[in-house]
Amino acid sequence: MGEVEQGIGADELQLATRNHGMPLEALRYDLTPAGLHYVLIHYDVPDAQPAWRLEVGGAVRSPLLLSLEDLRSRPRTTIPVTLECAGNGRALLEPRPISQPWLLEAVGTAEWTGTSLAGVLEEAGPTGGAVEVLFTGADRGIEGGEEQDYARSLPLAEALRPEVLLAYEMNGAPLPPQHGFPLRLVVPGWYGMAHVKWLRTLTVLTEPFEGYQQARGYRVRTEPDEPGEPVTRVLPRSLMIPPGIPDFMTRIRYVESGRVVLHGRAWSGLGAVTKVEVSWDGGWGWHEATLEAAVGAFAWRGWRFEWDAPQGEFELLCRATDESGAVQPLHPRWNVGGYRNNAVQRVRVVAR
Ligand SMILES: Nc1nc2c(c(=O)[nH]1)N[C@H]1C(S)=C(S)[C@@H](COP(=O)(O)O)O[C@H]1N2
Ligand SMILES: [Mo]
Repeated sequence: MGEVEQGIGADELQLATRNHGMPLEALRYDLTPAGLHYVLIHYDVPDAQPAWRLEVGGAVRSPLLLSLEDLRSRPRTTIPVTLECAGNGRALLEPRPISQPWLLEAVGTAEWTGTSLAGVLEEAGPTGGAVEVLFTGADRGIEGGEEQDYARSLPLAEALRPEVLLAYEMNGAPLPPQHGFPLRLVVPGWYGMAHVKWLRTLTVLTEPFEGYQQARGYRVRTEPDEPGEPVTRVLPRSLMIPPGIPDFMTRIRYVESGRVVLHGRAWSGLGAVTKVEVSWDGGWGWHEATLEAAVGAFAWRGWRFEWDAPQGEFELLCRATDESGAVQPLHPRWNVGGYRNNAVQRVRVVAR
């Protein structure tokens, strides 16, 4: 990672120490233990209120007020979902967009348990003219000069997908505070910003939501003033467990020459991953890895490759292709917010 431009500011450092990534060696677990799953929180973890209820309102025939017990007594589903922050890879862009400075570790896979959002919406009964559902969290802050509750919307058709969950458990235990206790949204296939934590209200809207996190944040722009394209589904990515042992400061890896087993994971929100390839000559020659079964339809799949490492210094690359035909690029495409950088991982290795 020596390529990251020097001069991380105190503002970025504060964000980086609050929001931790998943150490890449945790790619070895099918399901990421909750404490190793990445965390991204724009403002503060809100205080959990004993009188908490989920309010369902807006353009609906029957507004609802649901306790956690009400939600727990509804039909229950568990789905493994790979969650990735849209800013993953941001700190590898040049110039570096100033925000949470992720390298490549803003990812994790958990088993989320909850009840289907569609069931709750059907009970409330959206009226004619409903176009979106707005999800508002209990956390509040100021961003881009606007004071706001963290809030994001989904088009009605996305909100009604059967796998979209109102989740109250992560890996079989109540949600930890940092992951949204008591309730969060899980939108399999979408980048992290859509999975609103500390859910307080669901509001059915007859006009598209224009709040900060929808209209200003999470837009891919090459110029600051353009409206940009909204960030939605996760682009394909593969990561490897850095092989061998690291140097403490530089993180350069040291392996014994000869047979080195490379192991990693790959995922995409656009469809199943169909291929993972490895390169050790800068991306000229690619060698196909063996794929393992996916952990779930919306979760990563393992891959492995036996590398016959000659002595020398190498940069190991891996890249995924998905069933939509999307392939990870060799080099990032820069944008103002530093979103969706799914350029290939590069791991420096010295084979002795
Ligand atoms: N209420 C609320 N929900 C939120 C956020 C937030 O700051 N507030 N961060 C979002 C972002 S940007 C990401 S990447 C994911 C991170 O989820 P995790 O911390 O459980 O990994 O939560 C999303 N949901
Ligand atoms: Mo994020």
